[in-house]
Amino acid sequence: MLKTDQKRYPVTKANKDQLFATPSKQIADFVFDQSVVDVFPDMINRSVPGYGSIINTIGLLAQQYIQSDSNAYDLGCSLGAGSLAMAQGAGVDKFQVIGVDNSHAMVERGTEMMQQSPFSDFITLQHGDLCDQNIENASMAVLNFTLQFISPQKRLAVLKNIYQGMRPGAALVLSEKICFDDVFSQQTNEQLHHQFKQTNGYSALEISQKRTALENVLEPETLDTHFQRIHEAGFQHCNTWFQCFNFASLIAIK
Ligand code: GEK
Repeated sequence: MLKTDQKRYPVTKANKDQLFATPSKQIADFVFDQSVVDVFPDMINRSVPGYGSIINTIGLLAQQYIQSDSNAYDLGCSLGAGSLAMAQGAGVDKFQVIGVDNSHAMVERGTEMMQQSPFSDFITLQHGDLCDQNIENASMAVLNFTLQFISPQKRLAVLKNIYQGMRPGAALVLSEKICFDDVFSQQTNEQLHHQFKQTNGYSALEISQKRTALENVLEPETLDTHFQRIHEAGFQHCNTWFQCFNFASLIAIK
């Protein structure tokens, strides 16, 4: 089974996330550019509770769901951690994993990394907008912390597009930062996430500046909203298989 990124790519001075460590007068909206690519494994491991476990579990789910002669999609693939987990976990010989990301820098670095893996024949990373991605003959699709970056008005169309390109019995993994209607739960989980980041070495300044950078870019929704949309898109079954504070992962079956 896939090891977490943290273990696979040891953190050095060059790839440690310090992007928000110095005070800035004007915080620009967050973009997935080269500077983010350089520190991405460290950033996501120290920022998203359970990220390594989620990647490992995507591998386990791939073993269960990837069917022979089918495609598996990793939409918003970044450096391809989910793609690699699917290729590594698949229990069949004939399948293709297609990773899509609209950051050129991510796709370029991710492609180099996939080429160095023993699973390169099974994985293609492509530059593109996941909203326009053609989905066909899919037995598995992964949206691992990417739907949150798509405007809410477009999210139903994204899920419908995935659904129509899936085989019966196919699985969608949807991982998201979530929010809560209940104010107490919202504040408590935000505070716990803050504590998680501090425990992982981020300063209060880094946490606050990153939050500002993501404010207009990442729009979390409640679990109820996600469940309703998944059912509206056509999926028969859906459940939460992971949650830690304000981060959750759902599995939906066609
Ligand atoms: C992982 N799934 O390591 N089309 C394609 N890609 C997009 C779009 C879009 N419209 N919008 C954003 N992205 C990965 C982690 S990171 C999550 C995903 C995070 C891409 C964006 O370029 C970035 O690479 C990714 O979605 C989000 O399992 O950083 O919180």
